[in-house]
Amino acid sequence: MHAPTRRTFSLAALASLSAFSLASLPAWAQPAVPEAREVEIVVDGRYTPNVIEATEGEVLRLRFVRRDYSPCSREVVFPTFNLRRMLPTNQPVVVELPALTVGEHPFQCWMNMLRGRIVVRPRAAATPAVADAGAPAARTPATRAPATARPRPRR
Ligand SMILES: [Cu+2]
Repeated sequence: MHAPTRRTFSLAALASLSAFSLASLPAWAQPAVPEAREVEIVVDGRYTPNVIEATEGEVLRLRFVRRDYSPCSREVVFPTFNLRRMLPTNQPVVVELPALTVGEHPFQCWMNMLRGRIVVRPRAAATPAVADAGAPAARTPATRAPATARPRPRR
């Protein structure tokens, strides 16, 4: 006599029943895709603004609008990104920068006379980890020194 065929549910089939696509996840659960922030910089004998504050990992699109005709401002240089762009007068040029690292990223005219900079702060979420990096690990109560100091009686 044949042994009865065992019917087993396939785990894969079960999984496919309850499977849901990544696209159905709420926005907060989606993988973080850096969204570019556009900042307009007017070039007219100087860069306005000449200091741009940003957050670590942020992607900036700098929209240079050159108003002057001075040869000085015809090209902008980003030394830390090894990047330079010609800026025709009255013809906006968008420079998209790679995700920013903490620190200062200068930009300047090709002669290094006009100057500006991007100041990048660390992300807020990363701050506690950095602050705790030097602190001693006191996770488990067992590793703590016993409390020997007793409250003093008041006189
Ligand atoms: Cu210059």
